[in-house]
Order: sequence, then structure tokens, then C-alpha cells
Amino acid sequence: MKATTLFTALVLACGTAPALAQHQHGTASAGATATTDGEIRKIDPAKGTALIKHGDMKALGMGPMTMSFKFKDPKMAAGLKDGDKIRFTATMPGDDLIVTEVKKMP
Ligand SMILES: [Cu+2]
Repeated sequence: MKATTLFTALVLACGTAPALAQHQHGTASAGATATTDGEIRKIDPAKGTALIKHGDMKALGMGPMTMSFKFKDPKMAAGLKDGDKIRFTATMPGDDLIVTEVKKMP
């Protein structure tokens, strides 16, 4: 019975791992992209960056959170402003999250 108890403990330990891993940004495989809904919290058109509250991005190893993204082309930030609802695609070639496509939602 001791072995069963240990097994159960291991299963429980593994079961909690995904929740702890939610804010790690190192689990995406090369070339992975994720498309999700988001809301622009703070956009910086000059730098081509934006703080975005985003939904699930499982392919990039992330749950919903608010974080900073870089636009692939700073021109993509044109026409977007704080508070805008968007649908966007991002990839993570290195340490930075890069927005490759963005569409403003009505
Ligand atoms: Cu994130």
C-alpha cells in the first residue's frame, strides 16, 4: 500500500506542474505560433511594442496573462490604441514575443 500512496503523490505533484509553468516563456518549440484574442493595455508606436492582455497561447507555453509584445513591423502599431480589442498571432524566435499578425476587432 505504501507504493500506491507514493504513486498517488507523484501524480498529484505532476498535476500541479502546468499551473506553475504558466508564466514560463521557454517551452515553445522553434517556429511555433499561437493566435489568440487580446486587449491592448499600453501601446508604444515609436518602439513598436505593446503591453497586451492575452488569452491562452498553448503553443507558446502560456496561459492568459498581460505581457509585452513587439510588433514584427512597427507599422503594424499604426491605427491601434490603448483599450483596443484585437485578434493576433505571435511567435517566439528568441526571448521576445513577436506579433506577426494583428487584426482590430469591432
Ligand atoms: Cu506570456
